[in-house]
Amino acid sequence: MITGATSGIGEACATIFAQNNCNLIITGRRADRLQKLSAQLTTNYGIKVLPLVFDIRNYDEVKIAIGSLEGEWKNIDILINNAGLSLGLDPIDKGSIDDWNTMIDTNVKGLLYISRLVSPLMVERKQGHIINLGSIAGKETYANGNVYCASKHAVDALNKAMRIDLLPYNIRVTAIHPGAVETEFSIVRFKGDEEKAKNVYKGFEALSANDIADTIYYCAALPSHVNINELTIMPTAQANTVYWNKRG
Ligand code: NDP
Ligand code: 8X3
Repeated sequence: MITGATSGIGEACATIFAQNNCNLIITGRRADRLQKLSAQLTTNYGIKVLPLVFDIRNYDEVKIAIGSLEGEWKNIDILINNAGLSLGLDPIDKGSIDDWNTMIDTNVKGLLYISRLVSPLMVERKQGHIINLGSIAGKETYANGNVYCASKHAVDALNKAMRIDLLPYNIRVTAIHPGAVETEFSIVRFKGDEEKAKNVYKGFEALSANDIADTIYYCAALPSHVNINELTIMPTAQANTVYWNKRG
């Protein structure tokens, strides 16, 4: 099950897992994109795909979606908690309360809602793997990144906490913490300003969604007694949130 599969890292994960013969539950709000991806993956790779359209911020919607799973679809082997976003890049004294609420509701509460509903299915089967998309922003902070960074620090903490809580049940828990990945992330952050978004990745080679999907697949495909607790992965040109060779 991959949340946020309509774009970027989630979509790339859907493709690589499909190429490796995994049946998929893919989720997101944009039904048209989910339908298109579903059809593509089914045709190209002969796997089964179940698209589920819901807003991860709305617990009732999430509950109905997960509650609708029947038969083998309840046997979720891998949950990729990927849906997430940043909104704005403003100092703490000027940030938008709406943006802050959306980031916290999506990146923290949405991830919790899904995990609360899917982890019992894994606990029951004493098997599973939860892969949480953190960020370098969950390890460090950067100017004007305040609430996005805080939300990803929360993911870092939740990843460690899940690892401990799910230890008795043979469930693996992994966080992937990427640096800059060129997806729709910056278009969303800058609210559709494509020029501004493009500039973020100018002058260096950013990671691609496929780079992250490959890494996630690597973690998932390891033997079941091997758990990568967390992995930070950066473009070669970016040491951390401060040091980029494009900045001299
Ligand atoms: P994209 O914007 O390309 O994709 C984000 C995905 O999240 C979309 O599929 C979107 O689907 C989904 N999503 C967002 N809000 C909601 C919501 N309320 N309900 C359901 N789904 C939602 O960004 P990325 O692929 O780059 O981001 C994926 C994850 O990786 C995020 O958690 C991000 O924080 C993290 N990350 C990204 C980095 C980067 O530089 N790109 C670096 C480090 C981490 P839809 O709009 O259809 O609902
Ligand atoms: C996305 C990476 O550095 O733009 O999580 O916050 S960064």
